[in-house]
Amino acid sequence: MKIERIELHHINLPLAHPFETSFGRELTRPCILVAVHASGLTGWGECSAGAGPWFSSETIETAWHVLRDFLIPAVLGQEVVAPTDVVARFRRVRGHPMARAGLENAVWDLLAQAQGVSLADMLNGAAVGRPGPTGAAVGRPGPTEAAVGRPGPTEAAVGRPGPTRDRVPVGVSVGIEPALEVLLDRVDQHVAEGYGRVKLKIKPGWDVDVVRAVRERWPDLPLQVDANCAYTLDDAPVLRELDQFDLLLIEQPFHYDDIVDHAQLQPQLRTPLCLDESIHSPEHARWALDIGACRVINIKVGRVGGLTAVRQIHDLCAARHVPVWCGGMLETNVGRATNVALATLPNFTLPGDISASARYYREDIAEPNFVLNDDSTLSVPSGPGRGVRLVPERLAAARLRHLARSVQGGQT
Ligand code: OSB
Ligand code: MG
Repeated sequence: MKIERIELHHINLPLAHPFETSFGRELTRPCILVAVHASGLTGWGECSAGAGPWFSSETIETAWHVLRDFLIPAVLGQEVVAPTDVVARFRRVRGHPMARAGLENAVWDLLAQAQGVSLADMLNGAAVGRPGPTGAAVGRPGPTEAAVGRPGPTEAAVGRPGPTRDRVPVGVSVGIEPALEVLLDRVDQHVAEGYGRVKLKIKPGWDVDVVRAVRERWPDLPLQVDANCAYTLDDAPVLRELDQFDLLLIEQPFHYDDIVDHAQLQPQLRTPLCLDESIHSPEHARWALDIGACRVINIKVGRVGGLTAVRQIHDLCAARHVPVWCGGMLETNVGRATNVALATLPNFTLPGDISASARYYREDIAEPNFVLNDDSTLSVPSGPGRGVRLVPERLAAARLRHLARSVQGGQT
């Protein structure tokens, strides 16, 4: 199909509860929504870049610039049969994975709708695209996908096709709170809501004692921690103390680009290390695994540059028996729908940071909301595409800026 029109919506939504990590406290969540129009259909994608360069170097402004000036011109007016067509057109762009993912994911939604399949089914290999080496893309690695770690026959054989899961296991990520009592109340609340796995944000001074208190109150709760890069190798003794709490994993203690120091730490721990910030692409995933920097990978679609890269990392990890799970960036229901869909891939064996919609926003810009099932899962939408629809009045109310580009040259 020919891409006729692309829109960007810069929105801002108040969070239901402030979210604090080792890099800062957020009260609202801005993001860019990307709409791609073709043949009477509209695909939506969410760009997870934040207000400032805190989680990653990308921001709303850098993503807006790269989308407007490079990514939109690369695909507008072009014929697109498979998502890999978009990936190929973005190949000249270095970095800016969140910007790329926002647009590529909108095209996945568009193509899934055009083929009458759910985004989850499409990711799991429902027939799509032209046959032959390139279009085999979905379901089987074609030339582009094969580029990652050069999968041989064994690696290529992982996972697809098969029946798509209709529920994905999820947990909740609990931010840093002003006091331990407040945190314990938050965890209480989330456990009562039915979350079967909790992640605690940690930083120096808010770590061993906090984890001990939570572990004492909930001896059997599946628990993990996320440091968002707040430590250095000198802190290895503190991190080793966390080994006693039977954590599922310790996420990204060191520098946002590091794999070398993590590889030093991993052999000193029983607990698996998990990388988040350091994995920007399928290549980074392979390098990290090759040097033993982690035993688990957190996959965020924005951080790795789109759903094609998600599948490459997923397949690489599956072939090496390394579990993956879906990270979150406080997405709206648009991004949450992407996360739920990608978490149906078979090697997403750990619960994702994909909580119910109500945990993030009082009123989302898309419907229906995701609701927690009593087995700590979210249900996977089964209709065509991503399975949520934008509510125009809410989108308009949350919008700060809008841009439209069409093949006829119309601009706003
Ligand atoms: O490191 O996983 C992280 C939110 C913003 C930036 C970084 C992270 C997070 C989360 C939130 O942990 C997870 C979620 O969306 O539920
Ligand atoms: Mg993280």
